[in-house]
Amino acid sequence: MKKTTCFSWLFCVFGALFFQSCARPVVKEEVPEKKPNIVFIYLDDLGYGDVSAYQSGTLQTPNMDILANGGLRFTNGYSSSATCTPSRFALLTGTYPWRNQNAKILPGTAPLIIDTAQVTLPKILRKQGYHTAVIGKWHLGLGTGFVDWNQEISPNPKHVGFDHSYILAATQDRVPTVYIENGRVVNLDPNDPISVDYDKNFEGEPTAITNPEMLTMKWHHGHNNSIVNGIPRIGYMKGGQSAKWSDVDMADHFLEKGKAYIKEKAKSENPFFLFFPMQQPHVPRTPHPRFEGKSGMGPRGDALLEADWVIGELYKTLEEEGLLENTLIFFSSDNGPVLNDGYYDDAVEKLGNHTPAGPFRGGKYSLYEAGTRVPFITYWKGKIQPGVSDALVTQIDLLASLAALVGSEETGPDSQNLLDALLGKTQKGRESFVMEAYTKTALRAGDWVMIPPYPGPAVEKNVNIEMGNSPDYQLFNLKDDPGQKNNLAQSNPEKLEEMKKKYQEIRGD
Ligand code: NG6
Ligand code: CA
Repeated sequence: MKKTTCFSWLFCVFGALFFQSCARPVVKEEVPEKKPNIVFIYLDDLGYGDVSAYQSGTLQTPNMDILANGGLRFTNGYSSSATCTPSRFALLTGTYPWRNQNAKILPGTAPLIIDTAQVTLPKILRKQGYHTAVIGKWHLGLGTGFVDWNQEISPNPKHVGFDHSYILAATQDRVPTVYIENGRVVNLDPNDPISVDYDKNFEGEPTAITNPEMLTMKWHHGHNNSIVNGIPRIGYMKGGQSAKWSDVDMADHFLEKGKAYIKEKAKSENPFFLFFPMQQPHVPRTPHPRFEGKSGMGPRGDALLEADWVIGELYKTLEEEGLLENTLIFFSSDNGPVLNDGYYDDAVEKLGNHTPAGPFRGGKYSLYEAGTRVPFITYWKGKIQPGVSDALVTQIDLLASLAALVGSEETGPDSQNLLDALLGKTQKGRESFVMEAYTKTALRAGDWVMIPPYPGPAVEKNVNIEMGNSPDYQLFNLKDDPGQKNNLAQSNPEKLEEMKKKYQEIRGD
């Protein structure tokens, strides 16, 4: 690696001597001789306080803690949005989700929202010699309009940069409840074709409303359409019996696929990028029976223990394959926590003293901090010094930062190269960031957060989460007030004006 740097230097020095100028006087980021493998472990609705290394909850997550304590644990790490699709869109494209009006919670039938001509993180890595894979939850849409689930679905993750994909289309609570491998539904019987509709049911098919006696899980709000494995879902589905997943085996299933991928790629000369978006602790929470009752917190806690175990197994696989020293692991969540997200599953009743949101206000769907302030960890054995970083970092920045790591100059519109912060070489992160929740946005700049006025309920009753809506501007100093209790908008008008100006500059409206 030193050699490359030396060479560029010599080239510049001699270039400058002979030609009086050097075309690129900037020394490029050091590119490690052997490019590291990159593994993204991305949970679904995991809160800042759900990871025990974040020292706020009561649940023990020993395997997440191995990453957190053996790597760099960020305290100011953000997902780009308080919901799933927009966060994933931003992570893969380095683009603020509020720039794309389709980046909102998608039904299972939605078309792919990433433009296939767009720069994406997996495309960048692929150009640099990486084999790329996504194994887990997708939720970025598939196809271009009407999807025929009985044919190869295209475009699919391959068209945005993933050489291999093994996914669930949307969420565990949305139909179709099947796995899709490289654009094709797995285990589909052509004599039992799949039909999916989000507006109307198929004649004669049971739903949670017509056949409540078939339910093994009760719905609280939404989630009263087709029934699969006793669980009522969002959307209607017919056919595809042999292809339907088993909910309680989902974690084992994705783990098995992830392990197999790592083992296969360990034999290759080329590096790999594995995006491993997990389904826990999103609803419906269906931990395998061997985790049932283990947390004392009901299915949400049990699903978290299951997820923690999966992470431990993945880590062990990397270790056994001798890959740990040459693999950068990124661990985070797509948005903040929610307890009741549409099913009666004791998440509220059995919470006890656990604090999924950590010290923060709000939760999933919210513009307050808990919506987007998530566990955020980088781990690279022998390369990243264990520690804690307060640098302001966001998931949008992974694209430019990892591009720099692998020697690419490509970037996304809003992605910043924070590689030094992610590797722990500096505590300097971003200056500012515009977070998103349900298409609403707010500004974080330095220690300050400004939330513009928004109509709508202060508390979303179904999920019992404070959304951040208020008829007035809200201004908080997170350094003194991480829980966003004291609105300083009235008492600090200068700061408010400064924040408004900065916000408008970034939003461009
Ligand atoms: C909401 C669902 C919620 C969850 C969420 C998506 C209802 C009433 N609520 O619409 O249960 O599926 O969408 O979550 O249907 S996310 O993490 O994928 O963004
Ligand atoms: Ca989510």
